[in-house]
Amino acid sequence: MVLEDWGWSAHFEREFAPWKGNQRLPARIIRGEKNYYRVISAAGELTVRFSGKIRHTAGGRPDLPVVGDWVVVEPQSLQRGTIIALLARKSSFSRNLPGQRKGKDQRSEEQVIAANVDLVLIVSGLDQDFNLRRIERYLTLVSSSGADAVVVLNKTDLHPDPQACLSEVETIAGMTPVLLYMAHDATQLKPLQQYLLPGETIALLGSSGVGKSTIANGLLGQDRQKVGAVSRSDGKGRHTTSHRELFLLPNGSILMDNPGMRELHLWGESADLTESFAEIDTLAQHCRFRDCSHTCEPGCAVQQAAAAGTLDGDRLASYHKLKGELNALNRSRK
Ligand SMILES: Nc1nc2c(ncn2[C@@H]2O[C@H](COP(=O)(O)OP(=O)(O)OP(=O)(O)O)[C@@H](O)[C@H]2O)c(=O)[nH]1
Ligand SMILES: [Mg+2]
Ligand SMILES: [Zn+2]
Repeated sequence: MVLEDWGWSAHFEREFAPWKGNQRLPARIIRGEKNYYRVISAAGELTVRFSGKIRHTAGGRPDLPVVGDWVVVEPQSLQRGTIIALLARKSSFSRNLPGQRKGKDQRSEEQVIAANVDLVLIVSGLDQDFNLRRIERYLTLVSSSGADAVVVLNKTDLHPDPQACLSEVETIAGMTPVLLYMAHDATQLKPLQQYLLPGETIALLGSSGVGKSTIANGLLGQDRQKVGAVSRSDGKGRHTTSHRELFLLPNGSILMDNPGMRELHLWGESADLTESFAEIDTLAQHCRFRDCSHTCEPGCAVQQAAAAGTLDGDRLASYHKLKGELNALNRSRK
């Protein structure tokens, strides 16, 4: 097994250096189960748990290993081992833990969803799932993660005018590429494949039922992942994929299929919006006040653009909503 095939790089080599010796192995978590992980190492695949020490010394949930992480493993037998340390991440996605936000005394809690991802395919279905505001939320999440993004508008066969959707998404996506896709048709793989680089880790994110696993199977060239029909009444998926998992693609990329996300509360800083709402950031440079909140100040270039119709009112409302969410999060973290 060659670790480079799974994304090992000079960064992790340096991180591992202090742990070398005593038969310790660097390994990447490729699958998370309830009470154990599967990792890939130079000695092949192992089933591992993490040591009580990690559990105790971890400052909180974000310091515990997740799928995509590189870890230090102490092998116990040919098939088993213990994770004794987590190597510093190159990137990670976090959300504010669902169900923890309401009520005055509840603290916000960071949940790291996946680590060491280079590119996120934000998948949206062109059926009932299609929602510009949700795509904005995903774009903001990815801009705080350190990964790049491509928006994949899947199920073009279910929409009368996919091109119109493409144009709409392009107006909110800034520099992020947007693709139309039909996952059932393997001949459509080409435009997507140009973004998948060997040795890079690519994660599929999106609601349940948008076709993430169908896309994964297409890229793998075989039906490895179970696919589930969406509900006829509301078009929603049934959470068919329940585990995050890494797969090697024939072109040398590493693909992470993910369970559909139910709720996506942001974890980050309001500065993360400068990328996902770049045109508002540009307009803001012409506001009279440097700390303009773009709500009621005189000489606000953002408000003026909204009044003139050059900035979409829904887009501005979405900006305020996400900014409010990030500001509230940062107040609760102090
Ligand atoms: N019409 C159409 N159906 C598609 C397309 N891609 C996927 N589907 C169908 O959409 C349904 C859901 O697909 P999945 O790949 O299981 O979706 P998922 O995003 O992995 O869902 P979860 O695992 O629940 O998060 C399945 O019935 C697929 O066959 C497409 O391009 N067009
Ligand atoms: Mg799936
Ligand atoms: Zn302003």
